[in-house]
Amino acid sequence: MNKTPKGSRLHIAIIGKRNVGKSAIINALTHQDVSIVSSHPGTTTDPVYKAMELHNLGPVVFIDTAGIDDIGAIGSERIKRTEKALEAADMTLVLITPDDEDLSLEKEWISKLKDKKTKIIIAVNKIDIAKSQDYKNKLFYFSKETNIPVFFVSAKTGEGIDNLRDSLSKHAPSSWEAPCIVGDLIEPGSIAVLVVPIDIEAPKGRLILPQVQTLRDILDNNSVGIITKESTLSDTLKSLNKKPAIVITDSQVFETVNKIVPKNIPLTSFSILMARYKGDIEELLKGVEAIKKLKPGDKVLIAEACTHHPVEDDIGREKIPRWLESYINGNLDFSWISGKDFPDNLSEYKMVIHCGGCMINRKEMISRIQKCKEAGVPITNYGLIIAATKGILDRVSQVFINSR
Ligand SMILES: Nc1nc2c(ncn2[C@@H]2O[C@H](COP(=O)(O)OP(=O)(O)OP(=O)(O)O)[C@@H](O)[C@H]2O)c(=O)[nH]1
Ligand SMILES: [Mg+2]
Repeated sequence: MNKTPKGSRLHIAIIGKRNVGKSAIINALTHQDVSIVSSHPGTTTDPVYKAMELHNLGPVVFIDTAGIDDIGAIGSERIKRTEKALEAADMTLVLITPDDEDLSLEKEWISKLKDKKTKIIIAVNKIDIAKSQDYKNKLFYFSKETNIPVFFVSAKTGEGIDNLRDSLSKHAPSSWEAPCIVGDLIEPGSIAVLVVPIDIEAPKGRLILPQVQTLRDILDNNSVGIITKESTLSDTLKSLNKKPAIVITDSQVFETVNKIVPKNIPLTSFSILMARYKGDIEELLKGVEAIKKLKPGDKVLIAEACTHHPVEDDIGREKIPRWLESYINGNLDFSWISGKDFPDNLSEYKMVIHCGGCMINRKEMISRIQKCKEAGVPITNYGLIIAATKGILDRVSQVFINSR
């Protein structure tokens, strides 16, 4: 089983009317029985995420969705969920059937998708039961009109499936692959020191994803990673006969680490590195400035991408609110959301503070940042807000300012 984290995989969503064969296409593309197929319209209800290894493309996540023509109150709720799921889609396959005369709904969705900047591909499924061959001309025209490539397939007989799979990899957006985490900030052969406190929030027996990914990125770039706790950091630094190129710390021990690390060694945090890797560091750096204007009673949204069980003195639930209130010297009105439910209406918030986003992909993080930008609400992340409340934002953001 491939262990590429879900957040680093190309996300391909499949949308279309009920019963067009969306689930069957996923099964055909992957040669596996991953989605339930049935002749009953409305089989797929909530979006279904399937991590797969795809020939030529490597690790991907397929997102199977409910029909875009689903009806009734539950139907419209399902459509909303599909829309939310599309926020994470790097590519979207719009599936239609050969004899469908009315493609106005598909056109509406395509125009919405174009705004979301997801790469779009059209596939015509069930060509094995087309009433006539007329559909080809009609769809070539549709493809020209919308400027989107179209492919003809049958999930049942397998016709055109290999070609569609190859085309997915050919048309995959080049931008989905995230940049380096830290490798581009330091020279090959240089030393990066990682500071990882083993506190109550640390999971038993393992490191967390951003720490593992940072270590791997250091190795990919032929640098050297040394990992230590904050209590042993001072001795670690003394034991090195070469100045480290960077120190990367968990934001929660920023203050301690800031005092230990000499000023001539660049210092940053995992969550700040993740902010750049996952999203738009410039926008998040701009967003953090909003704390200077926060007043007692202002509404602040804290967004977590995963649905972990909050622990005692949880970073998002307790520490950040406490540090922020002490920074502004007054009480704030906090709300929290977790998982996929990023709100549509953000206008009531004075600022949004997002976690590092290790459980979501770059596309979803960027669309959350975009949503805030459109609503005129500043967004920043845990690492930057902690640095700002501890008065060391300038120091930890210097690394990026130098690299521009
Ligand atoms: N003849 C033929 N039947 C197909 C093809 N692809 C799917 N089907 C059939 O069409 C029906 C619907 O397939 P699904 O994959 O469940 O369709 P869906 O779009 O996921 O449907 P919902 O989840 O209900 O929205 C099933 O009976 C499939 O066996 C195809 O290429 N040819
Ligand atoms: Mg289905």
